[in-house]
Amino acid sequence: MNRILTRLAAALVAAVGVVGLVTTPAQAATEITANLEIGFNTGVPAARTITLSVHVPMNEYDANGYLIHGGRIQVRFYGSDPGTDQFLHGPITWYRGDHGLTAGPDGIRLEYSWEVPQGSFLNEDDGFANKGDEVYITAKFIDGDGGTISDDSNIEEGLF
Ligand SMILES: [Ca+2]
Ligand SMILES: [Ca+2]
Repeated sequence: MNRILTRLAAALVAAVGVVGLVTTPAQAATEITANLEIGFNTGVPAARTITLSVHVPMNEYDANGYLIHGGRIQVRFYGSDPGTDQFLHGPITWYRGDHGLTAGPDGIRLEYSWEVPQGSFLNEDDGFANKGDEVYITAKFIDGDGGTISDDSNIEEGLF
């Protein structure tokens, strides 16, 4: 009898110990959406504005837990072409505390914008007959153990 009680007590301690790891995410991240917006700043000198929006839905508790444990968002740019898409730029990685990366009530979000000059890496097609550019991003959410989910964004078209 005493032995069984001792075992039960040990099991209880073990269970409490697991619950005590308060920052371990309870739910696996399964969903990610990526959006790319490329705008035109017609000032002098002209520029292109890049805006990335990446969302990994989950509750706020899990969002903080993932970021505390090394979760991050990583972005690469590609040019859409017939055949193989050309790698253009990256990877750029945002960790907890980096500007633009937040954990909130609807999950982990990256909202990040910057400007590049005309004719930057976004100018993926510059041929005589084909000057139009088609650019998208692949965004990955990588958790602290290396588990990865990813999404390709919309394609932005223009003369970048
Ligand atoms: Ca192209
Ligand atoms: Ca071009």
